[in-house]
Amino acid sequence: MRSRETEQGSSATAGFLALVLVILVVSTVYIFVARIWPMPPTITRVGHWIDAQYNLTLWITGIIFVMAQLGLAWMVFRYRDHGQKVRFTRGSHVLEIVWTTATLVLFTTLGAMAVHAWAQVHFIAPEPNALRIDVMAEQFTWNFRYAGPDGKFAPTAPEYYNDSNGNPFGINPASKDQDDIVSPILVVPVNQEIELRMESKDVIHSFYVRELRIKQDIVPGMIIPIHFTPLKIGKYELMCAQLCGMGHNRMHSYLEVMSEADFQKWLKQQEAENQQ
Ligand SMILES: [Cu+2]
Repeated sequence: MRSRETEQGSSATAGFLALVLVILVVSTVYIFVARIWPMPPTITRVGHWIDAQYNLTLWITGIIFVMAQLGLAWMVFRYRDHGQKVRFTRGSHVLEIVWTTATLVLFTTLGAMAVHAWAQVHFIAPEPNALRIDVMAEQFTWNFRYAGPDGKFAPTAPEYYNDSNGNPFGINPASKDQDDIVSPILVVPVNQEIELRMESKDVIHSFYVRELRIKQDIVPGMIIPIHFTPLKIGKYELMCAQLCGMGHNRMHSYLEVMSEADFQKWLKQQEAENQQ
């Protein structure tokens, strides 16, 4: 006790901070290791590349995270105040250069490795036989448009936007082409490349389907294309991943992947409804 009084230092703050850091590391690692919030399995080939890239990045950054935080905890505790004299240090230029360069090399390499998957979705054009579907996002709903039996998309203009009339895309009512199909859910055939051309009427929305591993902002005034090939039949949640207003939580739809036969049946149904 006597030495404490003369040194006038306290380990309590340092000890507490070090403990908090260790708890932070352990709980973070636990969340990932126990797979508490796992992603649902992907349904595209590109999705597997993205998962592989994600896992690699997570492993590397995870190991660095654990080492850095435990190192910090150790330093905080090791150099705690026990009454010693304060020493001034300017740090080390060599170390600064080494770890800045290491970070730069690491992240540039990881980025370069991901270019392939990114380019498949964003830079490389879809195959000519891809099925084109137009997407119109608006507060707070999704609309999907198919060309209809004639295989052509009818001309549209903003002045014809009319949600209450079932014309969210603004198809020109004077046009002869009135066979486009408009659906609130995205229905697609399996094993077929799909090209989405996405537009927004009002604010920035974001197209997100976890199983596709695609999250793409939709910006008013732009037509943003993406493409993917679903490989598994099923019904998948489609949500808006951009806080787009008070009703954002309601901006929700489905991606339904069907067999080619079921898809054709669905199209026929929609066409019949169109004619009524
Ligand atoms: Cu939205």
